Amino acid sequence: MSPTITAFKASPDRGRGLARDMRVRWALEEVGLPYDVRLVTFAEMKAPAHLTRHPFGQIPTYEDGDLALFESGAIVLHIAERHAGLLPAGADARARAITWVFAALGTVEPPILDLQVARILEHDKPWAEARLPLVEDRIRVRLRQLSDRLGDADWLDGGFSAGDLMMASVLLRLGASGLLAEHPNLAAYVARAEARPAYQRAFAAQLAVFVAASGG
Ligand code: GTB
Repeated sequence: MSPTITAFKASPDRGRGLARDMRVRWALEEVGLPYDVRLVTFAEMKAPAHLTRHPFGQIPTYEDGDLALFESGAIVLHIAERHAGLLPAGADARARAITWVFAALGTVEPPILDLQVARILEHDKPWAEARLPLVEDRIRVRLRQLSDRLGDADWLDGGFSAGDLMMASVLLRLGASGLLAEHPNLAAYVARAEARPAYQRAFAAQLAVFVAASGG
């Protein structure tokens, strides 16, 4: 039986592939695992049926038989550990790839989320203008460090891995901020990730949901 994931019935990102179901879809596509999608509204996400799947009333979730998971990082790692294609075979290389998943979620994503909060939720606060450059500078520090580490390599540690999938997913959220373009090797890294057929299939699938929801 195929796993079932959850995604927004009408994603606020308007099909740009920025919601976190996208990384799960991408991982499933990379390993070639078919999946079903349960679309949920904001109200359904907070209702008891969904709260049994996700204690915080969010997407994405992942159900496979008796197993129900939440947290995109845990879901991607679960997929990567059970199916070939997202983690290298050697124990040390595998541990390093997993390290990059944690680095993406724990070290690089937080300041990027801060920027989105500053831009979307806090833009009308009296201190918003003063805070924005501080948030951007915290991102710049991380991008410079990541750029130095990546150098002219294609991927963060050998071949493409779950670590790259997660890092590229996180960097994509910088969107039109212009921050990624300050580091051509990072911009090329993200473009390389987006060009992967599995990414393209996942993107098309989430876009189709938005198009259907908007009556297209
Ligand atoms: N740490 C969790 C994970 O990695 O799975 C975070 C999950 C999460 O934040 N989910 C969001 C959610 O369910 C959707 S992805 N939010 C609803 C709620 O909390 O009530 C976040 C997201 C939302 C919108 C955009 N956008 O419009 O661009 C991008 C990303």
